[in-house]
Amino acid sequence: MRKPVVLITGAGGEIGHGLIERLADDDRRRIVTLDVNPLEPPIARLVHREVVGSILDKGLLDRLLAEFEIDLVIHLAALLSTRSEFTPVTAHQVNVEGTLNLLEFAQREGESHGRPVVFVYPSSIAAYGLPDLDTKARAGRVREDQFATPTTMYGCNKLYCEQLGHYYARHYKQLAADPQTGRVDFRCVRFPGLISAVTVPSGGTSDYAPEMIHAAARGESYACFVRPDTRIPFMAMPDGVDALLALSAVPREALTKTAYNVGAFSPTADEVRAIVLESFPRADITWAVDAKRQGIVDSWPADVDDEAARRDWGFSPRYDFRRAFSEYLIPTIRKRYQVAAS
Ligand code: AKB
Repeated sequence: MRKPVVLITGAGGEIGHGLIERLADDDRRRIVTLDVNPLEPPIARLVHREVVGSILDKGLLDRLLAEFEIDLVIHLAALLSTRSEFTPVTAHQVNVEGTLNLLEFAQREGESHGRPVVFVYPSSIAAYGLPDLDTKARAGRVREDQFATPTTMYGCNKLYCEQLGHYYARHYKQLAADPQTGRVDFRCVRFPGLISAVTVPSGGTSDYAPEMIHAAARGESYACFVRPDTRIPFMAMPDGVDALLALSAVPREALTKTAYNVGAFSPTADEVRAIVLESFPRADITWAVDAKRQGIVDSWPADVDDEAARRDWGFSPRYDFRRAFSEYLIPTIRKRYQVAAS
């Protein structure tokens, strides 16, 4: 039997980095990547096949379908929230039409080899839309079924694609004489802001936290674009990668939801600044609030209720706020920029 393959789209992005390093340790599956940009060489060396191309290229997806027996799709490719507001039509094409192409790809792959293809999809706290700060303060930890009224193109795209995934998993072509449902085993996490020590995000609105940390480590000034009291949930990247892998591996019967909240810590921007200053006391971090980006972050919840993920598939982040900084972010970032400077 051919070795099964995991297809990772958007593999060159922030999550892809950590994910490929982890998946490369597991020799039960080959890794095939699809990204519009070439992977960085150390990551490219870990994969069986690197395909440079677009998720909008159906001919390319057909060729992948013919060549590989894919049993797991981890679909990371997306335009993030800030970027999507500048180019909403392109965002819709990449985030929605791209996801539709991948779901259709998984459906056909499942039909061809007769087993369900597990499809792991990272959604986001952007799928929520709280109407004002009073409601946000009162709501506290929001459940998956609350405030599903996103205010951004990216949030709308994510929420809709969660539904699309559910449709493929449960109701695909339900009126056909011989419905082919159950070929796509769709599973989704709603990520908070992710903070990586090895990559700097681009195009997101939760980017202020990672930008603050990386700027301090590089000895650069940083003007934070949200108010000091802004609070949204965050997670250290290794916990984000663990969450995707844990969700991909859990037996289908254990899952009671299509989309699961996952959270780890929920600091204000000022608390992030304070903890960064503990390690980089000379860091120059000031405030230059961008009212429009602030409006987006204000519409996201202050925290999420992730009880369902903990119960159904044992989600349990390793890093709380202090540990994320002391054991992961600060030591890894210091090493990264020391190496870069030497
Ligand atoms: C963004 O800021 O767009 C993302 C997200 C919260 O999904 N980091």
